[in-house]
Amino acid sequence: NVKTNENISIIGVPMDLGADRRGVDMGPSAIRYAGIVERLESIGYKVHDRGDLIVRRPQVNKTANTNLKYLDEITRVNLELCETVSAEMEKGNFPLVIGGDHSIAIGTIAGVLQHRPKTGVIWYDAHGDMNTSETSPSGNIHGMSLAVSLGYGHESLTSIGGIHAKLNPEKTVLIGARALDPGEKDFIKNLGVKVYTMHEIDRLGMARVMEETMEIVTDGTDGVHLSLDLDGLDPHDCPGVGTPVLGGISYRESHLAMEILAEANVLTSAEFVEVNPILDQVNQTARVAVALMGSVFGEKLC
Ligand code: 4U7
Ligand code: MN
Ligand code: MN
Ligand code: MN
Repeated sequence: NVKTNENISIIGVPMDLGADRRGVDMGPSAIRYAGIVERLESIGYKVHDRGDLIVRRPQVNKTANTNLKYLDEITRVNLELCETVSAEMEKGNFPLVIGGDHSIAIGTIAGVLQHRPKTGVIWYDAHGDMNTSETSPSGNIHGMSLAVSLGYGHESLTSIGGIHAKLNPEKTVLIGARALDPGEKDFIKNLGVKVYTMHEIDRLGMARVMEETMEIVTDGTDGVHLSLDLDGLDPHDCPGVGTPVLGGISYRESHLAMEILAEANVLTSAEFVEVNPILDQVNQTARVAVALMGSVFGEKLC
């Protein structure tokens, strides 16, 4: 469980190949510039910044004409990320991964599952990220990462961390969805992933959505992972994302969600992804990411 004075290890992954668009590779720098280390230290944590993993930029994309763009390099980086996350947890440190595009969730979650095989997941996102190469309209792997972590997709990716290290769909909750592809809707129905779309957030309110979510992800699990895509928030609050979708979760609702998560004291790993400084307004999206980290790690307003 997250407690003050615990050790947090920051792992940067400047990956943009999964989005097939430049900019999001600068996300880790932008989040550091927004003061992540100072913010977490001020709450009382010991923070270890492990720096960035190396992401190569292939001059020739061998998989350009396939529906799995940059598969080789994305696989290589996620294998390394899995090892890195697992090693930090082995030392008793809380892994906090900063991206980079959402394809890096594959490695983060595979690493987490080495230590907490029954981890429940909160996937905070406008999108489902539950395409496979068969259903993906883009071939971009950042739209496939949750499917991979559930065990569906190309074997190079699903085998990372071991074929049995996979999430339980019934312990996986998607919050903020408003841009699901047809194949993803079928996938969700078939697997029984719990989804709170913007409709449910508007109807029930974020407090109730999070209370229900906490019940799902804590009951019968041995850890809780937060995978937060900044495009889950409204583009007015987070303009610096590659695939913005109108009508998103507000900054205030997001703080409330993080505070409820902090109060439950169950979080065991987290990642903040898809910050794209090129598209941002004076680093606002990275600053939102750091502010939300403040709340989820227990910062109090009063
Ligand atoms: B993100 C998309 F088609 N669904 O698969 C796809 F709309 O990590 C977008 O949530 C995926 O930002 C977005 O390419 C991935 C598209
Ligand atoms: Mn995503
Ligand atoms: Mn998204
Ligand atoms: Mn995106």
